[in-house]
Order: sequence, then structure tokens, then C-alpha cells
Amino acid sequence: MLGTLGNKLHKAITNFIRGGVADKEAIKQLKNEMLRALLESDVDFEIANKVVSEVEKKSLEKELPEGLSRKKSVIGIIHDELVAILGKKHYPITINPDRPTIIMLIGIQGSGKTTTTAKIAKYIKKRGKKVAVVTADNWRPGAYEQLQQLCSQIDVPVYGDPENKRTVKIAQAGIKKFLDEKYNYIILDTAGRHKEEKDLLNEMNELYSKIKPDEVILVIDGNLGQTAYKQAKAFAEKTPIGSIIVTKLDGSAKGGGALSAAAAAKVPIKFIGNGETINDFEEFNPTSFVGRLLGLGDIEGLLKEVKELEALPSKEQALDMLSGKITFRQMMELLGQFSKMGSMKRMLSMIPGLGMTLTDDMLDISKENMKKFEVIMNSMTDKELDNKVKLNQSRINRIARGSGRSHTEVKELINQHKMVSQMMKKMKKSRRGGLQIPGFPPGMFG
Ligand SMILES: Nc1nc2c(ncn2[C@@H]2O[C@H](COP(=O)(O)OP(=O)(O)OP(=O)(O)O)[C@@H](O)[C@H]2O)c(=O)[nH]1
Ligand SMILES: [Mg+2]
Repeated sequence: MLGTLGNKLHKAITNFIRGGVADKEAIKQLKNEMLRALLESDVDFEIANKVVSEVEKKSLEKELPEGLSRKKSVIGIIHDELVAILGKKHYPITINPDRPTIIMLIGIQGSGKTTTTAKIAKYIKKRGKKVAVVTADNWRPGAYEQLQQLCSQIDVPVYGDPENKRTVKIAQAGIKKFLDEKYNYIILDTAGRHKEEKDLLNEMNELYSKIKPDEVILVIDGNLGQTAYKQAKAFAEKTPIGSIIVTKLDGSAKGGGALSAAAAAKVPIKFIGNGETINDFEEFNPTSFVGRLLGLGDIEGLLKEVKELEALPSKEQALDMLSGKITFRQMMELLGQFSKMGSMKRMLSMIPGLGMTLTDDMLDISKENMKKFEVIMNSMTDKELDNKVKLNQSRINRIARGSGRSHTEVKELINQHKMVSQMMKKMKKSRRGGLQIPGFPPGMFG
């Protein structure tokens, strides 16, 4: 579906992954290849340039947590930059809590407004709401019949008045009728044909101010490419657009237009159309869109790995921890790492000169215990979690009350913390033997 852009971006990224060291040169090359891919897929130049420049800058600046390769980190950055344009999540269709929701579709001739009107009606109806549609299009011959034909398939009433030339009047009459009949949603289809684009934009603006819809959706043809950006911008300047629907992504669309239009109008893409029938309609999910765009199978898994590794301490923090200044938060992170490693005792026995005899109940990293600590920590303030204040009796009382745990259990957590702090200090003293401790930069212990 995302033909050119997907293929080309994928190729640029694969070259980077398969290439040698991810140094400044390699990142520069990736930047250039990505820029070419975006431009050849009709992404507007300004946006394309901004995306790749950010990727380059952040890739070079980013301090890498231990265990995270530069290459993976760069992919994480590319993903985040593209998602930043498209929005983070799927946005649901607007709902007005006080009265029926009015949605108005705008877009140029042939973009797919009428088809999309019926698609949205079906989507809403499927969710158990009463929906009706109004066509204010009296420019296109047969506009009313077209909408009627589409909506008869889903049993949704259509209002139109093809003989009337006053668009605003038709829209007002239709909306009034369905408001009186207590519909939950009323969708207004508008004209895309006008002698001049200026007249069309003005008509949309007038409709907007008279109808006061809850949301204006701009319908954009996915084949448009570069023009999508200009078009979205022109509409957005005249009418406050709330979201975008990109149509015809089933065809030979290069995929860049969608990206550009969203960036131009600075609003999310809510749905995409991928076919002529009213069933060819999908909620738009930015993360999976970008995943498909980059042609990376398990992008979610990869990002999770990147985020987890980024949560690990930096070298400075690790050194701090080794002097016994470990916060509650860091302790939990570390215990989590340890528990992934399996036997704690075996781990510790590998640390030369630690000279600490530990029994299982002294450092209990069972799932149960960790869960309990988490619950207790949820009732601690940021200052407490970061060791900025001493946990005196009144704080212990408050934490116990807040977490629904006993005083003894809160003290257990404090003891655990004390023990880990001591352990850290001993580890520091015994820094030899080439040992790699999870969660610590390499070379810290040898
Ligand atoms: N392949 C494909 N065709 C689509 C899609 N959406 C709409 N079309 C087709 O595009 C053409 C124009 O669609 P319309 O819904 O009439 O577009 P419009 O914006 O209402 O056009 P005007 O009323 O003339 O401004 C029709 O032939 C539709 O079947 C889509 O997602 N995929
Ligand atoms: Mg139409």
C-alpha cells in the first residue's frame, strides 16, 4: 500500500543497518538516502528536510545507554520523528456530549468526500449510533443520487435538495431536519467543484461559520503527493480543520502525500480509505503506519528494547550508585535486571572479593516481593524515591497507610535498599576481574 516511500525508506535503512560502523559518515549517508526517498515519494521538501536533519542531529547527539547499539538507537529516532508528524495514537471520531455531533467533510473535486461520507456513516452506525447524512453539493450533477445510492446499502437517510442553489440553506435545512429527528451524528458532504478554487474555499468558510460543525475533516487523495501539502495548507488557512482522511491508498499512491498533508494542516490523520466500496475504510494508526513505511517487521519489539535500554543508568549514575548513593527507583531497576539473570546468589558469587554471605531471604527478588515493593513505592513521593529525604517514622506511617501495607513491610523495603547500597559499595571496592554486571556500563568492574 505504501509502495514507493516504504520501499525506498526501507532500502535506506537496510543499507545503514548492513553497513559498517554507524559513525558520522554512515549517518550522513543515511540522511541523504532518506531525504532522496522522501522527496521521490512526494513528501514536501520542507518536511523531508526537517525530518532528516532532526534524525541526523539526534543520532549524533544521543548518548547511548550500555547495550544499545547506535544503529538501533537511530532507528528509534527515525520512528519517533515520523510519528511526531503523524501523531502518536489513533484519534477517535469527535463526539459532542451535549447535542448531536455535526461533522463536515471538505476537499477538492474527486478527492473522495462523497464516498468517505458513506464510509464514516457506516463506521458510526456499526458502533450503535444513529447517523444521517446531508449533501450540500449542488455543483456536481448527480451528487445527491450518488450519496443516496451509497447510503441505501447501509440504511442511512440522506438529505439533499439538488434544485436549490443556495448551499448554506440546503445544509441548514438538512441539519435541522435530523436534529429534530434526534440523530446522534450528522455528516455533511460538500461540493468539490467550483470554477475557481478561491470560490470553493470561500464557500467552505461560509458553511463553517453558519453550520458550526464539531469537526471539519479534510479529505485528501493519497495519490496527490506534493500537491497534498499545498492543498491542505490552503484549506487549513480558511477553515479550522480538525483531522484528515487520506483516500485511495489502495492504488499506486506513493505514501508521501499523507505525511505531507498531516504536517501542513498540523492535525491528525484519523482514517484512511483503501478502496471504492464503503467497506474499504480503516482507522489510522501512526505507529503501525510508520512501521509499515519503514518496512520493519517487529518495530514495536525493537522500540521496546530501545526504551528499556535507555532506562538504564548512565556511567555517571552507575558510579554514583557504586558509592552507595542508589535511589529506590534505581534499586528497583537493578533488582529487576538481577531477577532477569536468574539466581542472585550465583551472580554474587561471581563477584570476586565481595565477601558477602547472602541468604535468599536477605535479597528477595521473587516476583511477589518485587510487586509488593512496587505497591509501596507507588505511595512514596518523588523526593522519597530519589533519596532526597530521610524516611522517618511519620513518613513510614504515611507510606504504609497509602499503600495499604504494614509498617513491617515498608521497613523491609528500606532494609532491602540499605542492603543493596552496601552491596554496591563492596562491588566498587572489588572492581576487578572483568565482570559485567547487567545494568552497568562495561568496564566498571574490570
Ligand atoms: N480506489 C479508490 N477509489 C476511491 C476511494 N475513495 C473514493 N474513490 C473513488 O474516487 C472517485 C471520486 O470519489 P467521490 O467520493 O465522488 O469524490 P468527491 O470528493 O465527492 O468528488 P466531488 O463531489 O466531485 O468533489 C470515485 O470514483 C470513487 O469511487 C478509495 O479509497 N480508493
Ligand atoms: Mg462528492
